[in-house]
Amino acid sequence: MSRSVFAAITGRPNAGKSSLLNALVGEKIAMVTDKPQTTRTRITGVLTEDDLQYVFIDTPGIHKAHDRLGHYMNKAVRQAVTDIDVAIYMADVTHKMSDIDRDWIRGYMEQQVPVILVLNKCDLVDDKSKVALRIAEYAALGEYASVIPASVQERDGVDLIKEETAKFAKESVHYFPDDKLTDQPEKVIMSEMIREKLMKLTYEEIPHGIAVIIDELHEDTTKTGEDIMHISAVIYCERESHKGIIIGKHGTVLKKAGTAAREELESFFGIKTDLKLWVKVREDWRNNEGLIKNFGLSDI
Ligand SMILES: Nc1nc2c(ncn2[C@@H]2O[C@H](COP(=O)(O)OP(=O)(O)OP(=O)(O)O)[C@@H](O)[C@H]2O)c(=O)[nH]1
Ligand SMILES: [Mg+2]
Repeated sequence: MSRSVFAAITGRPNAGKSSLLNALVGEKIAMVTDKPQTTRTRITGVLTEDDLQYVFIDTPGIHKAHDRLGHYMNKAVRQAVTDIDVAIYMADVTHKMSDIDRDWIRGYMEQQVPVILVLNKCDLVDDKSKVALRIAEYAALGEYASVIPASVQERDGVDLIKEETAKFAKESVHYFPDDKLTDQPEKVIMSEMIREKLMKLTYEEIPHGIAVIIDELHEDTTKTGEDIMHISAVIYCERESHKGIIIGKHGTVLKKAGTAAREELESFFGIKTDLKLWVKVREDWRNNEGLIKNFGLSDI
C-alpha cells in the first residue's frame, strides 16, 4: 500500500523553517541565512521511505508586507497551505508569540487542519522552565496534534517531527519519483545558492534587494577531458551604491561570494563549474510586477 503526506512548514521569518526542510530531506535544498525573509517562494522537499512519501513545503516567513514582493511572498504561503494533511507551525522559542502566530494557528484550527507546533532554537534557552512557559502561551490557543520543543541546528526533535507528520499519511500514489528531493528546477537551485552567499556577505537593505537569474548554462569538456559546467548569472540590485557594495573594493565581495557558490555548486551537482557573475541595477524592482515575474517570484 503506498501512502503520502503533505505538510507545509509555516511561521514567521527566521524561525528555522528552511533549516528544518533541509534536515528532514537530508540534503541542503533550501537556502538558509541569519537574515529574516530569506525564502521567497514555496519550496517542496520530498522524502520517500519505503511505501511512504513525505512532501514537505517550505514557505516564506509570514510578515506584514511593505512591498509587492512581500505581498507575493505571503501569497505563496497561503497557496502552500491549501490541500495539506498537516501544518508544521514553527516558532522561535526565544520570541514571544505574536499576532501573526496567533492568527495563523487559530486559522488552521478553525479549518480543522491538524497543527504540529515546533518551538525551535531550544539550544538558546538555558532555563528550560522558559520553554514550558512558551508552551503554555501557545497551548492556550487550542488543541495541537503535537507540540515539539526542538533545536533543528542540533538535529534535536527532527525525527520526532517526521514521526508526528507520518501519522497524517493517507493511502495514495506517490506524486513525485521516489528518488526526487525537490521540485525546484536546476537553475533555481543554482541562483538560490548564489543569492545565499550574497545575502550572507551584505547587510541592512542590500540582501533583501538582491535577485539572481541564471542567464547562461551549458556543459562542455576541458582540454584535459574533464566535464565542466559553465554558468553565467546576473545579480540584480536596487541601487548603484548597492552595486558597489556587492562588488566590493577591487571586486573582493563578489569574488568571495562567487568562490563559495562555485564550491557548493560543484559539490551539489558533482561537476567542475565555471561561474561568471554580473551585477546590474533595477531600481525598486521589489515593487515592479513585471520584474518580480521575470525573476520567477510571482509565478505562484
Ligand atoms: N540557535 C539556533 N539557530 C537556528 C536553529 N535553526 C535554525 N537556526 C538559524 O536561524 C536562522 C534562520 O534559519 P532559516 O532556516 O533560514 O529560517 P527560516 O524560517 O527559513 O527564515 P525565512 O526564510 O527568512 O522565513 C539561520 O541563521 C539558522 O542557522 C536552531 O535550532 N538553533
Ligand atoms: Mg526560509
